[in-house]
Amino acid sequence: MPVSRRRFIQGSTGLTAMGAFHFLPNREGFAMEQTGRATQRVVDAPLFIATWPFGKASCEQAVKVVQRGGSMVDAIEQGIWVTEADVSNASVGIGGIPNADGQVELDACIMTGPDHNAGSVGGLQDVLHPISVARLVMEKTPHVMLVGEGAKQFAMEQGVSPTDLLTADQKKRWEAWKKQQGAEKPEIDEDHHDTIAMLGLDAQGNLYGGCSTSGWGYKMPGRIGDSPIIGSGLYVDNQVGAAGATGLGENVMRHCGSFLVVEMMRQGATPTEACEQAVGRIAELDPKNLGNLDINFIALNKQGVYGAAGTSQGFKYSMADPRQSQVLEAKALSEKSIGPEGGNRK
Ligand code: SD4
Repeated sequence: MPVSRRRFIQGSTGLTAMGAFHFLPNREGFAMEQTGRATQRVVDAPLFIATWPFGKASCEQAVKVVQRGGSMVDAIEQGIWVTEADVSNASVGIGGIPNADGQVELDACIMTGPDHNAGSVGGLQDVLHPISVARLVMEKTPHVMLVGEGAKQFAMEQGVSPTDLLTADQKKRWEAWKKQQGAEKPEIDEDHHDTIAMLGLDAQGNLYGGCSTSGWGYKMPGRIGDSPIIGSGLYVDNQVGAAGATGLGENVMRHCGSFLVVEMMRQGATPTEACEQAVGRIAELDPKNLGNLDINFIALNKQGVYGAAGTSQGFKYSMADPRQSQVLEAKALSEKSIGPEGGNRK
């Protein structure tokens, strides 16, 4: 089986992969290749993108999984394992910030383009890899989403061993937060969120995605965010593209954010434009100011073009393919960049 294949997307003169290649820098979320006088866009598959700089290690792992003969679903799952197992990441998996009662509750989902299938878990406790339980829900049950005790019971029945997710450090921080609770409301800010959403494209042009988080730090017990909600934290449409979200889930899930990004791509927007337009549309409808929304999207289309945009200054995302991996700056939107009334006016 070919483990990594180059997909030629727009051959302007019908040139083939056999020519002499000169690679131009990757500036726009895809590689440009100069072959004689023609420039064509190429995609090295498998290609993965993910939210935040820590997503780079997950994307690199996902590429390796496919190169070693794994499936794209294995790649999404095992790529996300890297972030879930990282105790220094305070918003995914072990080491995640607990809820107001000091319990770590995890949300995750996975989606596969070719069969438009999905699996999801919400408010899952004591499981190191919620992405794997989301996959099991997709593959072993007739359902899409399991939450709370039922999700945990299912995980245990499937042979998952329980793991204590609350690290000593997070326990100390939670105790300190508890003491001064009331003085300060729990917030999602730079220190309180780091969800991983990951999207992948294989050499056949099929799309996949996954998402995993411990959500809003010190959230109310039972609160579920956008991340495990298909269409909000993640959406994959194998005809068009895929999108994922990070940020304040309440502001994503009231607008079906990732679905909206994919729909913008369906209407012809590039991935970056689609993310911008979705944020603009949300800002137009939402009573909150654009500056208070705290929402960020990544997107990847079926042609292998990718991009990101959001309201957080300094929101970064990662990519990896068999040739390279890098952290990229997302487009940061302000009231000015999308117009005085919000919306996607140019
Ligand atoms: C949530 N969207 O639970 C997640 C948090 C997040 O980066 O993305 N943080 O609301």
